[in-house]
Amino acid sequence: MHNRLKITTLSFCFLLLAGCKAVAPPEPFGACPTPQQVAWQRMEMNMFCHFGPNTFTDLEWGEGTEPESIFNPTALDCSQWADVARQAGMGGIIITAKHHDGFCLWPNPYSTHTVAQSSWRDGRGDVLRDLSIACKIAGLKMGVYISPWDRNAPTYGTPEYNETFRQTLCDALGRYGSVFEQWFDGANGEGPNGKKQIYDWPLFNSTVAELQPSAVIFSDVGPGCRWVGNEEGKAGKTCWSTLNTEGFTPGAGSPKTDILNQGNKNGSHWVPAETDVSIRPGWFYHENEHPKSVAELLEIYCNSVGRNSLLLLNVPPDRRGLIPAEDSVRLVEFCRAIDSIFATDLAQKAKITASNTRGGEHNAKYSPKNVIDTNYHTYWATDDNVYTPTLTFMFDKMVTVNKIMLQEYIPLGQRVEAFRVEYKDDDDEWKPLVSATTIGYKRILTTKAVTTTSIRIIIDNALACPVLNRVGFFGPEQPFD
Ligand code: FUL
Repeated sequence: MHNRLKITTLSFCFLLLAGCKAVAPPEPFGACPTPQQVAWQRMEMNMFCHFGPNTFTDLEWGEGTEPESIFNPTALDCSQWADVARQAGMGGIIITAKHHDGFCLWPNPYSTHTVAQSSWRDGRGDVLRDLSIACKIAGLKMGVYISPWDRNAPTYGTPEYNETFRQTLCDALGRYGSVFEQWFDGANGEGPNGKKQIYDWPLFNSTVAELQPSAVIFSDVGPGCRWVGNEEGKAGKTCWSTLNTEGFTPGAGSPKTDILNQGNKNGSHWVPAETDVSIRPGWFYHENEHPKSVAELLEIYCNSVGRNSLLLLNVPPDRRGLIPAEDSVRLVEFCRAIDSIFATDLAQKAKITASNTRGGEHNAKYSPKNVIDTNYHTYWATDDNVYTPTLTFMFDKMVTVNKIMLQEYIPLGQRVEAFRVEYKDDDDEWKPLVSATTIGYKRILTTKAVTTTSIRIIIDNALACPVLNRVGFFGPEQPFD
């Protein structure tokens, strides 16, 4: 009896496994992200900190000739930065370890323009060390901005500089534990008579890869992630994470900004957009500037995270070496506003049907229900030859919706090219609500508020069978200012 039960259970398990095996998951489509790029994109929001001599001189681009003594924060406390970042829902902090003026926030032995030559903490201070410890304690990741353009380095403009820069990278990336993102700025403001440096990008990238194999490398053209093409906090309404990178370099050799903004459909490489924008008008702290309002920050959020991009929000520490109260309060309000807008997902209570489900409508592995569970790795997918399915949500009670959130399961690539959303009106007729192009990691659409019993998503165009792991509907919120 006992044995028979065992055999029955075993054969049932075998049948189940065999059943699952019969319907293979969709093949990845086109250029796809590495696991590091997926983890990076799932961070959604990170904090950028521009800090250095410019904080004390009121400049945005230092000359490189500022005396080191000018860098002298009176109360620097990186754990305060980390607390603010954590409370604001950020996953990491990227610090300007070296901006264009060449000043290094750590005692870089390959430079004489660093914290070690300053009077701050008698030359024994190290901002990278402090920040790496503070991030670890707060459960945040640390990233570094190290500008290739250097207005201080004596060798800048000669081939030798590439070697100095490699050593600088090695030093910054080798001392402070894990670095999740390396930020390479493409700016070079030398002007027509200025020094010309031919950067050895392959050398720089391979140095980062060697020392920090899991770091995502930012530049205009990646390889890990790309500049979004503006500093206003706006990714393209159409935003592909794929980009044709062949023949392009960061800086002057990069693709046009509207290409960076929108990516390339069927692009050769997975280089998702990162939206870098400052909470204040400038990147560095200036006494007479003030942070953006919550409403402005929410718009930036919807135009970046909500358009398949990561948001890198700059919050500059002041001359004390602290994030001003004005900014930290604003950030926390911003984070609370996001939480409250997305607190109640009306899709959770819907009955969901699909015009097609991979392997048949009873195949739980690819069921439409997977778009409302909290497991990132479960998804609704269609059969390989079905590119234009409809996903319908029916509610027991009327719901009022004005925000729609969709996510594609990006480990399998970016597939959807166009979709629209419809709702049933009082006469039980389908009416158009909104139409859009790409989805990618996350798409958020704000619409007029509609009160309805049913909403459907119609995929109009896709490069391969669609794979969605999340759909959410949210109602109107109090306006924020
Ligand atoms: C630009 C730089 O020139 C700015 O100073 C700032 O660092 C910004 C994030 O990138 O290219």
